[in-house]
Amino acid sequence: MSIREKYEMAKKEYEKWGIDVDNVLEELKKVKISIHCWQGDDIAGFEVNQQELSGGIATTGNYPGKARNPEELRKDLDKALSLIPGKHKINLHAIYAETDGKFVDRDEIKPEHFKNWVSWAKKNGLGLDFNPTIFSHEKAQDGLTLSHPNKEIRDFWIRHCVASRKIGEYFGKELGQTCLTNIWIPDGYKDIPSDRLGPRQRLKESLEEILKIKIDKKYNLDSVESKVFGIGAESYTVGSSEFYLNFAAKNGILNLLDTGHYHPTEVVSDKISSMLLFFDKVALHVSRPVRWDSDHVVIFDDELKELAKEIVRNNALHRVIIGLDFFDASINRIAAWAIGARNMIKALLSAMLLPNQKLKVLQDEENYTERLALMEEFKTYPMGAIWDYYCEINNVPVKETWLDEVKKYEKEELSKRK
Ligand code: RNT
Ligand code: ZN
Repeated sequence: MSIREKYEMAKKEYEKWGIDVDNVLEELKKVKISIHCWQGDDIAGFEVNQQELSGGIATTGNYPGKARNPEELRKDLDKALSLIPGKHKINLHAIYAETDGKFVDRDEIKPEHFKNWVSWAKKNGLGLDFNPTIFSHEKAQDGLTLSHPNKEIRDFWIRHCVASRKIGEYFGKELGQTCLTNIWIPDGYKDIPSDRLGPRQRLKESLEEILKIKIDKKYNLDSVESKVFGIGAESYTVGSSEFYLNFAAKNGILNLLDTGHYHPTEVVSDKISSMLLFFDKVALHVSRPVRWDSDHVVIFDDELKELAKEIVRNNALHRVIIGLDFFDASINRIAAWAIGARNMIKALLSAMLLPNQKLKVLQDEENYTERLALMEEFKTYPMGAIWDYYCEINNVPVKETWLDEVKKYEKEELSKRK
Protein backbone atom coordinates (compact mmCIF):
# COMPACT_ATOMS: atom_id res chain seq x y z
CA MET A 1 0.00 0.00 0.00
CA SER A 2 1.33 3.44 -0.88
CA ILE A 3 1.80 6.27 1.59
CA ARG A 4 -1.16 7.98 -0.04
CA GLU A 5 -3.42 4.96 0.31
CA LYS A 6 -2.50 4.56 3.95
CA TYR A 7 -3.22 8.25 4.41
CA GLU A 8 -6.67 7.95 2.85
CA MET A 9 -7.51 5.08 5.17
CA ALA A 10 -6.26 6.86 8.28
CA LYS A 11 -8.03 10.06 7.27
CA LYS A 12 -11.41 8.30 7.42
CA GLU A 13 -10.92 7.47 11.08
CA TYR A 14 -10.35 11.12 11.95
CA GLU A 15 -13.21 12.27 9.73
CA LYS A 16 -15.59 10.28 11.88
CA TRP A 17 -14.82 12.82 14.57
CA GLY A 18 -15.28 15.76 12.26
CA ILE A 19 -11.54 16.40 11.83
CA ASP A 20 -10.75 17.77 8.37
CA VAL A 21 -7.32 16.24 7.87
CA ASP A 22 -6.48 17.93 4.56
CA ASN A 23 -7.17 21.26 6.17
CA VAL A 24 -5.04 20.30 9.18
CA LEU A 25 -2.09 19.68 6.87
CA GLU A 26 -2.54 23.05 5.19
CA GLU A 27 -2.62 24.78 8.57
CA LEU A 28 0.42 22.86 9.77
CA LYS A 29 2.37 24.01 6.74
CA LYS A 30 1.92 27.62 7.80
CA VAL A 31 3.59 27.06 11.17
CA LYS A 32 7.18 28.24 11.41
CA ILE A 33 9.56 26.79 13.94
CA SER A 34 12.59 28.86 14.90
CA ILE A 35 15.47 26.43 14.51
CA HIS A 36 18.49 27.36 16.62
CA CYS A 37 21.75 27.48 14.69
CA TRP A 38 23.84 26.62 17.77
CA GLN A 39 23.15 22.88 17.69
CA GLY A 40 25.50 22.78 14.69
CA ASP A 41 28.69 23.93 16.41
CA ASP A 42 28.10 23.44 20.14
CA ILE A 43 27.51 27.20 20.66
CA ALA A 44 31.06 28.03 19.64
CA GLY A 45 30.35 30.85 17.18
CA PHE A 46 32.87 32.46 14.85
CA GLU A 47 34.45 35.18 16.89
CA VAL A 48 38.08 35.89 16.13
CA ASN A 49 39.04 35.46 19.77
CA GLN A 50 36.69 32.59 20.45
CA GLN A 51 36.09 32.03 24.16
CA GLU A 52 35.16 28.91 26.02
CA LEU A 53 31.43 28.38 26.58
CA SER A 54 30.38 30.02 29.84
CA GLY A 55 27.20 31.13 31.57
CA GLY A 56 26.44 27.89 33.35
CA ILE A 57 25.28 26.04 30.23
CA ALA A 58 27.14 23.10 28.71
CA THR A 59 27.43 20.87 25.69
CA THR A 60 28.87 17.44 26.32
CA GLY A 61 30.27 14.96 23.82
CA ASN A 62 32.72 15.23 20.96
CA TYR A 63 30.94 13.67 18.04
CA PRO A 64 33.03 14.46 14.98
CA GLY A 65 32.05 16.86 12.25
CA LYS A 66 30.93 20.04 13.97
CA ALA A 67 30.74 23.13 11.79
CA ARG A 68 33.92 25.22 12.00
CA ASN A 69 32.91 28.25 9.99
CA PRO A 70 29.80 30.00 8.65
CA GLU A 71 29.89 28.18 5.32
CA GLU A 72 29.89 24.81 7.01
CA LEU A 73 27.17 25.79 9.43
CA ARG A 74 24.92 27.01 6.63
CA LYS A 75 25.65 23.90 4.61
CA ASP A 76 24.71 21.74 7.61
CA LEU A 77 21.56 23.76 8.14
CA ASP A 78 20.66 23.30 4.46
CA LYS A 79 20.97 19.56 4.96
CA ALA A 80 18.92 19.56 8.16
CA LEU A 81 16.24 21.76 6.62
CA SER A 82 15.93 19.33 3.71
CA LEU A 83 14.82 16.71 6.27
CA ILE A 84 12.26 18.89 8.08
CA PRO A 85 8.86 19.47 6.46
CA GLY A 86 7.72 23.09 6.04
CA LYS A 87 9.37 26.53 5.79
CA HIS A 88 10.98 27.76 8.96
CA LYS A 89 13.17 30.36 10.62
CA ILE A 90 16.75 30.16 11.83
CA ASN A 91 17.70 31.52 15.21
CA LEU A 92 21.13 33.16 15.41
CA HIS A 93 23.30 34.40 18.25
CA ALA A 94 25.58 37.44 18.14
CA ILE A 95 28.67 35.16 18.17
CA TYR A 96 27.72 34.04 14.64
CA ALA A 97 28.73 37.43 13.24
CA GLU A 98 31.11 37.37 10.28
CA THR A 99 33.77 40.03 10.74
CA ASP A 100 36.28 39.18 8.00
CA GLY A 101 38.98 38.03 10.40
CA LYS A 102 38.93 41.35 12.26
CA PHE A 103 38.22 41.58 15.97
CA VAL A 104 34.90 43.29 16.58
CA ASP A 105 33.79 43.36 20.19
CA ARG A 106 30.20 42.54 21.06
CA ASP A 107 29.17 46.15 21.58
CA GLU A 108 30.27 47.01 18.04
CA ILE A 109 28.44 44.40 16.00
CA LYS A 110 26.45 45.75 13.09
CA PRO A 111 23.90 44.49 10.58
CA GLU A 112 26.68 44.25 7.96
CA HIS A 113 28.25 41.42 9.98
CA PHE A 114 25.17 39.36 9.23
CA LYS A 115 24.75 40.12 5.55
CA ASN A 116 25.80 36.62 4.50
CA TRP A 117 23.18 35.13 6.80
CA VAL A 118 20.59 37.44 5.31
CA SER A 119 21.40 36.62 1.72
CA TRP A 120 21.40 32.91 2.54
CA ALA A 121 18.03 33.29 4.30
CA LYS A 122 16.62 35.20 1.34
CA LYS A 123 17.77 32.56 -1.10
CA ASN A 124 16.07 29.87 0.97
CA GLY A 125 12.94 31.78 1.95
CA LEU A 126 13.82 31.63 5.64
CA GLY A 127 13.19 34.09 8.43
CA LEU A 128 15.84 34.94 11.05
CA ASP A 129 15.63 35.43 14.81
CA PHE A 130 18.36 36.84 17.03
CA ASN A 131 19.98 36.72 20.47
CA PRO A 132 22.61 38.94 22.00
CA THR A 133 25.34 36.64 23.35
CA ILE A 134 25.81 37.62 26.98
CA PHE A 135 28.19 34.82 27.99
CA SER A 136 31.46 33.29 26.70
CA HIS A 137 33.18 36.67 27.03
CA GLU A 138 35.78 38.21 29.35
CA LYS A 139 33.20 40.71 30.60
CA ALA A 140 30.95 37.83 31.71
CA GLN A 141 33.59 35.73 33.42
CA ASP A 142 32.32 36.38 36.94
CA GLY A 143 28.81 35.38 35.87
CA LEU A 144 27.39 38.90 36.08
CA THR A 145 26.44 41.09 33.12
CA LEU A 146 23.41 43.38 32.93
CA SER A 147 23.10 43.25 36.72
CA HIS A 148 26.81 43.77 37.42
CA PRO A 149 27.66 46.14 40.27
CA ASN A 150 30.20 47.80 37.96
CA LYS A 151 28.45 50.30 35.70
CA GLU A 152 31.07 49.99 32.95
CA ILE A 153 30.31 46.31 32.59
CA ARG A 154 26.59 46.93 32.58
CA ASP A 155 26.99 49.64 29.98
CA PHE A 156 29.02 47.35 27.75
CA TRP A 157 26.24 44.76 27.76
CA ILE A 158 23.57 47.42 27.33
CA ARG A 159 25.37 48.57 24.17
CA HIS A 160 25.56 44.95 23.00
CA CYS A 161 21.82 44.47 23.48
CA VAL A 162 20.99 47.71 21.67
CA ALA A 163 23.26 46.64 18.79
CA SER A 164 21.47 43.28 18.78
CA ARG A 165 18.02 44.83 18.56
CA LYS A 166 19.18 46.84 15.55
CA ILE A 167 20.33 43.64 13.91
CA GLY A 168 16.90 42.17 14.64
CA GLU A 169 15.31 45.19 12.98
CA TYR A 170 17.56 44.68 9.96
CA PHE A 171 16.52 41.02 9.70
CA GLY A 172 12.86 42.02 9.87
CA LYS A 173 13.22 44.66 7.17
CA GLU A 174 15.30 42.55 4.82
CA LEU A 175 13.33 39.34 5.10
CA GLY A 176 9.80 40.63 5.54
CA GLN A 177 9.34 38.45 8.62
CA THR A 178 9.33 39.79 12.15
CA CYS A 179 12.49 38.91 14.04
CA LEU A 180 12.39 37.93 17.70
CA THR A 181 15.37 39.23 19.65
CA ASN A 182 15.63 37.34 22.90
CA ILE A 183 17.65 38.37 25.92
CA TRP A 184 18.98 35.69 28.21
CA ILE A 185 21.68 36.46 30.77
CA PRO A 186 23.48 34.05 33.10
CA ASP A 187 23.57 36.41 36.10
CA GLY A 188 23.31 34.77 39.46
CA TYR A 189 25.17 33.59 42.54
CA LYS A 190 26.61 30.25 43.50
CA ASP A 191 25.92 30.85 47.15
CA ILE A 192 23.24 32.51 49.23
CA PRO A 193 23.06 36.19 48.35
CA SER A 194 23.17 38.93 50.94
CA ASP A 195 21.25 41.22 48.60
CA ARG A 196 18.59 39.93 46.25
CA LEU A 197 17.02 43.23 45.41
CA GLY A 198 20.10 45.16 44.26
CA PRO A 199 20.99 42.97 41.28
CA ARG A 200 17.35 42.85 40.15
CA GLN A 201 17.09 46.60 40.48
CA ARG A 202 20.16 46.98 38.27
CA LEU A 203 18.88 44.44 35.74
CA LYS A 204 15.57 46.30 35.56
CA GLU A 205 17.35 49.59 34.86
CA SER A 206 19.62 47.99 32.25
CA LEU A 207 16.65 46.51 30.41
CA GLU A 208 14.79 49.81 30.50
CA GLU A 209 17.83 51.46 28.97
CA ILE A 210 18.04 48.79 26.25
CA LEU A 211 14.39 49.27 25.34
CA LYS A 212 14.60 53.07 25.17
CA ILE A 213 15.36 52.88 21.48
CA LYS A 214 12.04 52.29 19.79
CA ILE A 215 11.92 49.73 17.00
CA ASP A 216 8.85 49.04 14.88
CA LYS A 217 7.24 45.82 16.10
CA LYS A 218 6.64 44.91 12.51
CA TYR A 219 10.38 44.28 12.22
CA ASN A 220 11.52 43.26 15.66
CA LEU A 221 9.93 41.92 18.82
CA ASP A 222 11.83 41.71 22.10
CA SER A 223 11.66 38.94 24.65
CA VAL A 224 13.29 38.10 27.96
CA GLU A 225 14.06 34.55 29.11
CA SER A 226 14.08 33.57 32.76
CA LYS A 227 15.80 30.67 34.42
CA VAL A 228 15.72 28.91 37.75
CA PHE A 229 19.44 28.13 38.15
CA GLY A 230 22.60 27.39 36.20
CA ILE A 231 25.90 25.65 36.88
CA GLY A 232 27.75 27.99 39.22
CA ALA A 233 24.59 29.98 39.93
CA GLU A 234 22.75 27.45 42.05
CA SER A 235 21.48 29.72 44.80
CA TYR A 236 20.11 32.75 43.01
CA THR A 237 19.23 33.79 39.47
CA VAL A 238 18.72 37.51 38.93
CA GLY A 239 16.44 37.01 35.92
CA SER A 240 13.93 34.76 37.63
CA SER A 241 10.50 33.88 36.31
CA GLU A 242 8.65 36.47 38.42
CA PHE A 243 11.17 39.13 37.55
CA TYR A 244 10.80 38.76 33.80
CA LEU A 245 7.10 38.02 33.76
CA ASN A 246 6.43 41.30 35.55
CA PHE A 247 8.99 43.16 33.49
CA ALA A 248 7.58 41.89 30.20
CA ALA A 249 3.99 42.65 31.19
CA LYS A 250 4.80 46.19 32.29
CA ASN A 251 7.01 47.00 29.32
CA GLY A 252 4.96 45.52 26.50
CA ILE A 253 7.52 42.94 25.46
CA LEU A 254 7.39 39.13 25.33
CA ASN A 255 8.21 36.72 28.09
CA LEU A 256 9.98 33.66 26.70
CA LEU A 257 9.44 30.31 28.41
CA ASP A 258 12.24 27.77 28.08
CA THR A 259 10.95 24.30 28.96
CA GLY A 260 14.21 23.51 30.79
CA HIS A 261 14.10 26.55 33.07
CA TYR A 262 11.62 25.49 35.73
CA HIS A 263 11.48 23.16 38.69
CA PRO A 264 11.25 19.45 37.79
CA THR A 265 7.53 19.01 38.40
CA GLU A 266 6.62 22.40 36.93
CA VAL A 267 5.61 22.22 33.27
CA VAL A 268 5.50 24.92 30.62
CA SER A 269 2.44 23.32 29.02
CA ASP A 270 0.42 24.46 32.04
CA LYS A 271 1.70 28.03 31.76
CA ILE A 272 0.61 28.69 28.17
CA SER A 273 -3.08 29.33 28.94
CA SER A 274 -2.28 31.83 31.69
CA MET A 275 0.16 33.60 29.42
CA LEU A 276 -2.35 33.79 26.58
CA LEU A 277 -4.86 35.55 28.80
CA PHE A 278 -2.49 38.41 29.55
CA PHE A 279 -0.06 38.60 26.64
CA ASP A 280 -0.68 39.07 22.96
CA LYS A 281 2.24 36.79 22.10
CA VAL A 282 4.33 34.22 23.97
CA ALA A 283 7.74 32.87 22.94
CA LEU A 284 9.08 29.40 23.67
CA HIS A 285 12.40 27.63 23.79
CA VAL A 286 11.46 24.01 23.49
CA SER A 287 14.15 21.89 25.07
CA ARG A 288 14.34 18.67 27.10
CA PRO A 289 15.70 18.86 30.61
CA VAL A 290 17.04 15.59 32.02
CA ARG A 291 17.63 16.05 35.75
CA TRP A 292 18.67 19.66 35.13
CA ASP A 293 18.55 22.16 32.25
CA SER A 294 20.58 19.70 30.21
CA ASP A 295 19.22 20.75 26.80
CA HIS A 296 18.79 17.23 25.44
CA VAL A 297 17.30 16.81 21.97
CA VAL A 298 13.52 17.20 22.02
CA ILE A 299 11.68 13.88 21.86
CA PHE A 300 8.04 13.04 21.17
CA ASP A 301 7.16 12.70 24.83
CA ASP A 302 4.06 13.51 26.84
CA GLU A 303 5.14 17.01 27.79
CA LEU A 304 5.93 17.96 24.20
CA LYS A 305 2.50 16.70 23.15
CA GLU A 306 0.81 18.54 26.02
CA LEU A 307 2.61 21.75 25.06
CA ALA A 308 1.45 21.38 21.46
CA LYS A 309 -2.12 20.72 22.61
CA GLU A 310 -2.16 23.93 24.62
CA ILE A 311 -1.09 25.90 21.56
CA VAL A 312 -3.45 24.20 19.15
CA ARG A 313 -6.64 23.91 21.20
CA ASN A 314 -6.42 27.51 22.31
CA ASN A 315 -6.11 28.63 18.67
CA ALA A 316 -2.76 30.16 19.45
CA LEU A 317 -0.58 28.99 16.56
CA HIS A 318 -0.24 32.63 15.53
CA ARG A 319 0.44 33.87 19.03
CA VAL A 320 3.05 31.42 20.22
CA ILE A 321 6.52 31.80 18.72
CA ILE A 322 7.98 28.33 18.86
CA GLY A 323 11.75 28.17 19.05
CA LEU A 324 13.99 25.20 19.77
CA ASP A 325 16.89 25.22 22.21
CA PHE A 326 18.88 22.03 22.63
CA PHE A 327 22.49 21.12 22.05
CA ASP A 328 23.86 17.64 22.01
CA ALA A 329 27.49 17.17 20.98
CA SER A 330 27.43 13.40 21.48
CA ILE A 331 25.39 12.52 18.39
CA ASN A 332 25.39 13.57 14.76
CA ARG A 333 24.37 17.24 14.90
CA ILE A 334 22.32 17.19 11.68
CA ALA A 335 20.38 14.25 13.09
CA ALA A 336 19.85 16.18 16.32
CA TRP A 337 18.23 19.03 14.38
CA ALA A 338 16.13 16.62 12.31
CA ILE A 339 14.92 14.63 15.32
CA GLY A 340 14.08 17.65 17.45
CA ALA A 341 12.42 19.74 14.76
CA ARG A 342 10.48 16.83 13.26
CA ASN A 343 9.22 15.98 16.74
CA MET A 344 8.03 19.52 17.37
CA ILE A 345 6.07 19.55 14.12
CA LYS A 346 4.80 16.03 14.73
CA ALA A 347 3.53 17.08 18.18
CA LEU A 348 1.62 19.98 16.62
CA LEU A 349 0.12 17.60 14.09
CA SER A 350 -0.92 15.15 16.80
CA ALA A 351 -2.62 18.01 18.66
CA MET A 352 -4.45 19.10 15.50
CA LEU A 353 -5.72 15.56 15.03
CA LEU A 354 -7.68 15.51 18.29
CA PRO A 355 -11.40 16.17 18.74
CA ASN A 356 -10.48 19.21 20.82
CA GLN A 357 -13.91 20.83 20.75
CA LYS A 358 -15.64 17.65 21.80
CA LEU A 359 -13.15 17.14 24.63
CA LYS A 360 -13.79 20.65 25.96
CA VAL A 361 -17.54 20.05 25.96
CA LEU A 362 -17.07 16.80 27.86
CA GLN A 363 -15.13 18.66 30.52
CA ASP A 364 -17.80 21.31 30.92
CA GLU A 365 -20.41 18.57 31.18
CA GLU A 366 -18.27 17.06 33.92
CA ASN A 367 -18.12 13.88 31.93
CA TYR A 368 -14.61 12.99 33.02
CA THR A 369 -15.03 9.33 32.16
CA GLU A 370 -15.54 10.01 28.48
CA ARG A 371 -12.91 12.75 28.47
CA LEU A 372 -10.29 10.32 29.76
CA ALA A 373 -11.49 7.44 27.59
CA LEU A 374 -11.35 9.47 24.38
CA MET A 375 -7.99 11.03 25.18
CA GLU A 376 -6.59 7.56 25.74
CA GLU A 377 -8.10 6.04 22.60
CA PHE A 378 -6.77 8.83 20.41
CA LYS A 379 -3.25 8.00 21.52
CA THR A 380 -3.29 5.00 19.19
CA TYR A 381 -5.17 6.56 16.27
CA PRO A 382 -3.19 6.23 13.02
CA MET A 383 -1.41 9.56 13.19
CA GLY A 384 1.76 8.00 11.75
CA ALA A 385 0.10 7.54 8.37
CA ILE A 386 -0.88 11.23 8.30
CA TRP A 387 2.61 12.31 9.32
CA ASP A 388 4.23 10.16 6.62
CA TYR A 389 1.95 11.64 3.99
CA TYR A 390 2.72 15.16 5.26
CA CYS A 391 6.44 14.46 4.83
CA GLU A 392 5.86 13.04 1.37
CA ILE A 393 3.85 16.00 0.06
CA ASN A 394 6.45 18.35 1.50
CA ASN A 395 9.26 16.53 -0.27
CA VAL A 396 11.16 15.44 2.77
CA PRO A 397 12.13 11.86 3.60
CA VAL A 398 9.36 9.65 4.96
CA LYS A 399 9.85 7.79 8.26
CA GLU A 400 13.44 6.94 9.19
CA THR A 401 14.70 7.23 5.60
CA TRP A 402 16.05 10.68 6.52
CA LEU A 403 18.78 8.82 8.38
CA ASP A 404 20.20 7.57 5.08
CA GLU A 405 20.64 11.18 4.04
CA VAL A 406 22.43 11.96 7.29
CA LYS A 407 24.73 8.98 6.93
CA LYS A 408 25.60 9.94 3.38
CA TYR A 409 26.28 13.51 4.43
CA GLU A 410 28.40 12.31 7.30
CA LYS A 411 30.49 10.22 4.96
CA GLU A 412 30.86 12.83 2.25
CA GLU A 413 31.09 15.97 4.34
CA LEU A 414 31.30 15.71 8.14
CA SER A 415 33.92 12.98 8.29
CA LYS A 416 36.31 15.18 6.26
CA ARG A 417 36.32 17.86 8.94
CA LYS A 418 39.31 17.33 11.17
C1 RNT B 1 20.35 29.11 28.56
C2 RNT B 1 19.21 29.57 27.72
C3 RNT B 1 19.57 30.23 26.43
C4 RNT B 1 20.67 29.49 25.66
C5 RNT B 1 20.86 29.92 24.23
C6 RNT B 1 22.15 29.46 23.69
O1 RNT B 1 19.97 28.35 29.62
O2 RNT B 1 18.33 28.53 27.50
O3 RNT B 1 18.44 30.38 25.65
O4 RNT B 1 20.44 28.12 25.67
O5 RNT B 1 20.65 31.26 24.11
ZN1 ZN C 1 16.71 28.92 26.14
